[in-house]
Amino acid sequence: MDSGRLPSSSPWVVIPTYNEADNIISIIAAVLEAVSNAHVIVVDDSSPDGTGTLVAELVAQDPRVSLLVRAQKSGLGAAYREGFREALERGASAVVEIDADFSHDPAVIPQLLAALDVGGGLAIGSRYVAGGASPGLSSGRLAISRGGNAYARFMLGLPVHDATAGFRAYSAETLSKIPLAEVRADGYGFQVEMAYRVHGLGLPIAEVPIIFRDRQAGRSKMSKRIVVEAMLLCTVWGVARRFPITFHRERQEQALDMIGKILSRLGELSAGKGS
Ligand SMILES: Nc1nc2c(ncn2[C@@H]2O[C@H](COP(=O)(O)OP(=O)(O)OP(=O)(O)O)[C@@H](O)[C@H]2O)c(=O)[nH]1
Ligand SMILES: [Mg+2]
Repeated sequence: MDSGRLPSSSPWVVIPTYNEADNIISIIAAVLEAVSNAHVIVVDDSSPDGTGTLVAELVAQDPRVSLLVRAQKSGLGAAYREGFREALERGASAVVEIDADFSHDPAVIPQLLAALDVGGGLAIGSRYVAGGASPGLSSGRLAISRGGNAYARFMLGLPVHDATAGFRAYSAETLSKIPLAEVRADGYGFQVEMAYRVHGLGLPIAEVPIIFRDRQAGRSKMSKRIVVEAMLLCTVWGVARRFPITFHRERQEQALDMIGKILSRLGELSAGKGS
């Protein structure tokens, strides 16, 4: 990145999608309205509901919109990694993550970018700082989310209240320092791993309060597998942080491989249920 450029000068917004035909056109419009100089990259996993086709029509009309299509549903983490690489290659000064389902208000993106402009490496849209909230979330979902965040804070020493949040902005400088090919996690674990890596680089993490809304249209892709993955990964990283000699890199890799196997078995078991 040109080091003289402010992160807000050329932001790219990455929207991962799987079956978001009810939301995708209006979320893109809302993003472009909120951030006049934004580009949008949709990373669609060949959604059976035609999300990709809708975006392709828009791409033909609007040069600010791009589409990456993947052959099959391959997880949120991998979708973001592809979108990040593309945005960096195309000259982004900052990269924003946002869900397609309107849980995240695009009008907050300028605040995330402003937090990067004053020196943040990562700016997180946080439900769990003063002024943030998630009305409408069931008590079960809230408990999982709050418990998961408390666990990540404790295990990783992360100075972040909402490490699992998927509404955030990275400066291009920060992202380019992270070896994306080595980032393992999917779902919530991906968000935690990225925050942990930014913290490990010694870069400041800002939290901007947000009101997280439940999705109004389309179906959730959240699964038990994603929650289990995040917990197991936090456990391995946390133990490795506390006992770096006993739990050296090779052992850590073995544990992470084992987690990968457990998760793919869990995935096979739940495949019939469509998660
Ligand atoms: N490309 C891609 N996008 C995905 C995948 N899984 C989820 N998404 C998208 O990632 C975003 C977040 O997924 P959601 O289903 O909303 O998950 P969530 O926000 O944890 O769950 P809800 O609160 O129930 O909506 C949405 O834009 C999804 O369409 C995937 O495997 N591949
Ligand atoms: Mg959602």
